[in-house]
Amino acid sequence: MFHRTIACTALIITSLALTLTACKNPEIRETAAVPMTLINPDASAQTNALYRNLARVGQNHLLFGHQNTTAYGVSCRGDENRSDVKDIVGSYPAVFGWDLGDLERGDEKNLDSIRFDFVVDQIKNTYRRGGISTLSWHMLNPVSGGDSWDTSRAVGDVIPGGKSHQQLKDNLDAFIAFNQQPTFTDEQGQLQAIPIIFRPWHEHNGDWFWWGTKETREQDYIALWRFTVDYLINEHKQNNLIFAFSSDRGRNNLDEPESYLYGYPGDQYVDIIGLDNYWDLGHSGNKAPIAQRKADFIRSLELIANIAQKKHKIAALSEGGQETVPEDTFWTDMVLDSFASNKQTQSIAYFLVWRNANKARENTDHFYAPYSGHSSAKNFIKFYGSEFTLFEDQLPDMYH
Ligand code: BMA
Repeated sequence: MFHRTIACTALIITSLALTLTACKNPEIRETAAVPMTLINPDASAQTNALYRNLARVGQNHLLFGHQNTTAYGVSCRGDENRSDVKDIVGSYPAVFGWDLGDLERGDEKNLDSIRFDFVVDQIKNTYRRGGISTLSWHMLNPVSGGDSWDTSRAVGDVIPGGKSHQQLKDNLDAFIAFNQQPTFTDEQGQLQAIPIIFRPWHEHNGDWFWWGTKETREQDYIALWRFTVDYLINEHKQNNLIFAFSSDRGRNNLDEPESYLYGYPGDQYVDIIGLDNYWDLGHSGNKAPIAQRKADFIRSLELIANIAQKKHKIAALSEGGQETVPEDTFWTDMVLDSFASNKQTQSIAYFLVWRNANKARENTDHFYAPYSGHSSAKNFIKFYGSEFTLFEDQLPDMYH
């Protein structure tokens, strides 16, 4: 009886503690009825927690993400703990994106001159503060040695049975060596790999990457994806990974939702239904008037939300934005309004905008988040202040 009372009290205290940690931000409460599960049955506790929390929190909030945010900005470079986003709103984005391109060549820096040891440190710091990290990979063409945009035939040669299959394995081994570096010590004193949203082979329905449609048969792309997942999870027990599939909106037909599923490797191989959307947000090739682009943007969000809902997975706008953000009220009128427009669009977990190239180093206007003094910066503060958006300092505990 006594033991039962103690056990019961302990249970109440534990669930109270869990409720409290889950509700650091009291506005954020459980809404998803059935828990979603990762494709990897052996995923670590923290990785499962991140997925569960993303599903829950993302149901009615939008987490904001930015690529390379602490590496450099339009006018800053190498300043510690600085980011164009943080300069404006005082918080880092909730999601940090990094790219692994050139890791496979054994380089110390990625294709955008960011040191890989810096990326490891950033993933650790982000985790410590409660933020989320995602990795993409502009991998060199494993057959020709050219860059990702060298579309000469490669996929058919690197999948199992292909003459360059070993090269793919070597590249994935380089990733595994990297993936083992960002670690933390858990409550039991065990060293654990930090959960990461891994988004390989992105925009495969376009024809600009070697894994894209130009020289790749759909079934070979699927074999590439499946091999990647099997190799990392089954053979090499990378239990910190959440796999994001990301189709490119420019090549999706909104009237044919199935077009999204081109190259889809199956529900056992994907955790996140992602979409890369530059097209509707202000792509130079899209001449549609702004109202039409917004309507299409909302439809593109509904498209992935519906697919994710059917498959019982999380939807995300895995990459995108409006280059140089020429529309001053873009953040509230285009982004916030669209994501908040209905139950489906609201369920999308995060939106990661692409990088802010450093003007001095690259001499180009290639940026997707505003910077201090930019014409959309004021509007971005409003966007940050909305209850619907979450930046890093507004996140509940995502890892328990
Ligand atoms: C592209 C551009 C390139 C960059 C690459 C990888 O979209 O931003 O300048 O090298 O992504 O980050």
